[in-house]
Amino acid sequence: MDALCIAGFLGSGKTTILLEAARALTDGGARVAVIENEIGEVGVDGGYVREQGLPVRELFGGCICCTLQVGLVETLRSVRDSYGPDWVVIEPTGLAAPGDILGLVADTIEGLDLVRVLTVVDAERWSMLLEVVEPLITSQLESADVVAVNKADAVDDQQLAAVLAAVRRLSGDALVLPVSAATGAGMPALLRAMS
Ligand SMILES: Nc1nc2c(ncn2[C@@H]2O[C@H](COP(=O)(O)OP(=O)(O)OP(=O)(O)O)[C@@H](O)[C@H]2O)c(=O)[nH]1
Ligand SMILES: [Mg+2]
Repeated sequence: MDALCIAGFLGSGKTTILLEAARALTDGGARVAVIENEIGEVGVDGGYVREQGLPVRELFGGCICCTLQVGLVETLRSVRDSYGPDWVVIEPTGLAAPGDILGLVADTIEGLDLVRVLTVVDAERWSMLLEVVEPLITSQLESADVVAVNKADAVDDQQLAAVLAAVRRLSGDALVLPVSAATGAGMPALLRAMS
């Protein structure tokens, strides 16, 4: 079982990209399960993803990086034992910086091989978010294997180039790719990079 964690600030496009990634994996013959982590007591993403035909487990009322670490371990074990997926795709809350916890989780769960982190950046709100929540955005980028600079359709070429350059400076060795989950532009290259 491999795990793909799709991090990124609130509203950056995690669920939209998750569904595309899950579809690509399923089309390739893989069994895919999804774990949705919601900060509050109710969530909409879990129901929406389930409606798309994917098995979903939800973790409510906290963040898998802090208060729900144990919950994440238990949920991963339960998904592994009950469903036996090839891939489990995890959407943490937009406030999560998932890097460290996933490394720990991978060590504790037998049968969990690869953990990949995809961080989604909102190109449209990049400057504003960097100003307001820089430490969070920085740590989400630092833990990424691949960064998707999403909503490329919503900015002009010059803005996109500036966001890409800034994101690359903060993302270490991660591969940084511009995409638009809305139009599908760049998605094939992103999905290739994740698999
Ligand atoms: N213009 C544009 N809008 C997008 C794109 N991708 C997602 N959106 C929109 O952005 C909003 C948030 O998308 P989601 O996929 O729900 O984002 P999320 O990160 O899962 O959001 P939370 O789970 O609430 O943190 C939705 O209204 C999407 O339709 C894109 O590539 N371009
Ligand atoms: Mg979501």
